Amino acid sequence: MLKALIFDVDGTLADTERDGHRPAFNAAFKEFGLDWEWGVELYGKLLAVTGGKERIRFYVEQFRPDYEKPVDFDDLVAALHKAKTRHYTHMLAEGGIPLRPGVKRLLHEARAAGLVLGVATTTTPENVAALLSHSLDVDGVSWFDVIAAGDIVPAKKPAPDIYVWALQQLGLKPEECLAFEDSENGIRASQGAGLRTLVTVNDYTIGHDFSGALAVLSDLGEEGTPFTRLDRHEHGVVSLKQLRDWFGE
Ligand code: XBP
Ligand code: MG
Repeated sequence: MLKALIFDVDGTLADTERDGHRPAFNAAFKEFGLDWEWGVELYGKLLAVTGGKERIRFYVEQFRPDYEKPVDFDDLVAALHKAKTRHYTHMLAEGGIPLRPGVKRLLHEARAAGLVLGVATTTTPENVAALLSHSLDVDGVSWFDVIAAGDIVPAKKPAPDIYVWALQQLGLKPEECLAFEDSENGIRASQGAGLRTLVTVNDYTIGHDFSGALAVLSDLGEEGTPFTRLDRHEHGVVSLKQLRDWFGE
């Protein structure tokens, strides 16, 4: 029986990467006097690595062979990431990033039906709180029984650890939960933890491998603006009834 819905955040609840995290990283680099500038296309490549601190290190290794790391490079990465989180949460506080189509509608329906809600993400907890409180509801954080985020587990997605941790906190089995993801790293994590997964793609992830997904959709759909199912040619609105159907309940 379906008891819980567990959501990824970035790319799934909201399109946060291109116009949220990316400019926040760039603002932090500028603040620290670095000439690093992550363009839209480059950022797509950097998304191969989840986690902001991990992504900065990956960039330096792969794209800045010229850069001489200072002895305190780890501290610099931590400070840069802290500044990036400040820029990003300010952006959200200004109402910068709306939730994706159908997200709010489905969350309302699931709550009303008594389903448990959870979050499993690699992003920093402050970022999740900022998005939920500014783009969902002032008390948006309290809608969720678990918010599994950031460094709470050392191995980030595609490792399944963040989902395993969320399930432990909820006291639920993977067979009782449905995950929502937007990326290949995400679905590898959710499936690795044994969760059936529904995918809503975005511009950065449309070409990813989503083998084994319950369905691959453009978005969750709203009345009048239905989703397009990409793994078959179908359109609709993701309701709880539709979810239970795909879940195989
Ligand atoms: C999200 C991420 C995060 C964000 C940046 O991946 O990879 O790193 O891009 O957030 P997913 P932080 O949607 O698969 O969870 O800088 O706070 O890490
Ligand atoms: Mg994601």
